[in-house]
Amino acid sequence: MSAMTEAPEPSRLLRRPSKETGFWSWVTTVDHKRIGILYFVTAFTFFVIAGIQALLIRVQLAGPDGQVLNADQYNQLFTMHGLTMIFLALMPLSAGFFNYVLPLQIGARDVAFPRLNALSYWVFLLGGIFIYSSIFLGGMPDGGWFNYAPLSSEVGPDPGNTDVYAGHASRMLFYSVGLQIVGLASLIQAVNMVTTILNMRAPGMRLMRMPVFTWMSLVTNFLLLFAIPIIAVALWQLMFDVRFDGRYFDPTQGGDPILWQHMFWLFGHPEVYILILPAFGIVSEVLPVFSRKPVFGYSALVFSGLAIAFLGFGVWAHHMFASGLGPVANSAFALTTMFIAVPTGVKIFNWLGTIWGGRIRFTTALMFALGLVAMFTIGGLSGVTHAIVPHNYQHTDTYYVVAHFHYVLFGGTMFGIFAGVYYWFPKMTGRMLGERIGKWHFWLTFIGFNLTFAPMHIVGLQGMPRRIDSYPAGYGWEFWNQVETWGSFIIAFSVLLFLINVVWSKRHGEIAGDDPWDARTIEWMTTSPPPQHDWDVVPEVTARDELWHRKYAVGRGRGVRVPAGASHDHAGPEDEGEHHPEHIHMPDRSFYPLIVALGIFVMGYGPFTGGALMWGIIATGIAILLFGAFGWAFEPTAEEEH
Ligand code: HEM
Ligand SMILES: [Cu+2]
Repeated sequence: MSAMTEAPEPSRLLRRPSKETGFWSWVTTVDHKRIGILYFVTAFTFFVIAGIQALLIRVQLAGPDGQVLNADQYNQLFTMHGLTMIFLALMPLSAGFFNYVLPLQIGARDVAFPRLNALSYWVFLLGGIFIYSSIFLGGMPDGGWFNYAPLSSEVGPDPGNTDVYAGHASRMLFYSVGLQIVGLASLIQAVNMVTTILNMRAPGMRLMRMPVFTWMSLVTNFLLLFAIPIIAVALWQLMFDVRFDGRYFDPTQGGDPILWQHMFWLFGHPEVYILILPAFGIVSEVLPVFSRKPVFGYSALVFSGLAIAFLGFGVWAHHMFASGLGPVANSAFALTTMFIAVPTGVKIFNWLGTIWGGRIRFTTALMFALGLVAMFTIGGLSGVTHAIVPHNYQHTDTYYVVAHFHYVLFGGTMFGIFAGVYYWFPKMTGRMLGERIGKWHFWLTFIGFNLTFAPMHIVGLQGMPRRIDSYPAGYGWEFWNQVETWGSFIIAFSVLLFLINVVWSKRHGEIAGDDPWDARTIEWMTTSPPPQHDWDVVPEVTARDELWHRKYAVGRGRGVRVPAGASHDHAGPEDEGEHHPEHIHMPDRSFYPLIVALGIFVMGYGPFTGGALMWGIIATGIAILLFGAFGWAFEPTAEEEH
């Protein structure tokens, strides 16, 4: 693609970058597949960072009177561990699947807004860097991932003080401003993904023919559209309380101390489904393929996903029973919470029905998917026990809760993500991800996971509080805490195996071919890895499991096997010219998404200072942002002659 530009020559500044390989090609890419890979790599890096933080926490708690960390370090570590896992690891890992797999799965050539897609990635990356820059600027956020105000905001706002770096205020600003930046990335992504799914499906792919993963992605991105603005407002208020003498949450100034909790959890509970629904989508793809059966109860799976999303906005106060809402509110939220277990149970039965009587192939992807079903069920059941208010009073803020949410988030989401990586790795790289070491990865994760988190139920019921940096001997907590710490190192080792597996398989793995799993959905019809334009010919969809139908359509009593990669077969001679790959025009690269993101990043540092410097920083950020936005708007296409 020698970007030959004719007169009138666009100004140098606005010319499209044209490097196709190397560092700058990644920086300027707008290809959904490359952005997906950027998301994966970045999110896994954050996953490892948060994992190391977890190990430090576990070492500190391995025995009584831990001396490895002081209380301040401990508070920063568990806060950043939770924040990082949720906002910088699991959400962007899902985004990696949305970006890479989803357009292929619906037969699109790209997402609806390719440059917005790049913007979303850069805003996420810079948001993560922004939050972590706190290490050098007075310490990391330390109020827990839900950072309850007014505890987090009552630090004596002092607008004249330009030295906010010094202490608690700056940590809370990193929380409130940093999460706003990261949230913006999710919003941008959500707009893009919803538009892509609703508008760019292959011909014939009606809503009820979409793969379940696509459905769950659609639901998740709708959830983001509704949930992120709520937390954005709360974070904005928090920023004003912390930095500009606001009174939203301060009861002595007429503020409402419970308001933060309502707003946080009105976002926070749907957030749990934002984390888990993509993983549900992944297992709904993996189980049918490796059971050689269509997914059981497709419509039930879809509608239960919608029901979970809808009900998810009505249960937030189950996180607040102990804050004293009163018996009426508590009863109402206990009920709604128990209702939400119904569609969740429906999903579990659908998955069991899918594997029931199937011809099962025990691949690593399948094992992680089964692991999800089992572990998530345990997490879901302990969730129901939280909904029983008197129980909840007992175990709120104990390790029982920590056990519960790790069964859901790690046993659910992370197992699903691993299943997805093993499943789609061949499509992304053209090579299989090693199965032998994969099995080791699975079993070590599974054993380590249960050793780490199952005993937390026990110590929790024995009264061990959450978020304590040490405990005295003699409560009977020592043994299980030691087991938990051993378990956590087994998990760490399994993650190491996984990373080795990925790096090795990417170069030396077995060549995969287009359709290594004998799969059902159309992303397996294009080559592995797909060409830049994804498809030579976009397949027309006539059935739910389109590829399966093409391969095994039962006509007159016998199956007709159509070779995988059927796209080639369709490009008959009569199509030539029209569909010739050279004539498929893909969106051009651009620097501007990164520049816009940089502007936002710079603005974020404004509130940390005061007076002229603050306005100077904000103005600089806005200037960069506007420069990027105008460049973006007026950027010419790198026209080629046709
Ligand atoms: C998918 C992976 C994981 C997710 C999503 C996750 C999420 C979280 C969250 C949200 C918190 C709450 C932080 C807070 O109270 O503000 C937390 C705390 C914690 N996590 Fe994880 N975590 C994951 C993996 C792990 C692993 C592998 C370990 C152990 C090696 C671990 C150990 C802990 C510990 C010890 C705490 C502190 C509990 C407390 O003091 O309240 N987590 N995690
Ligand atoms: Cu909840």
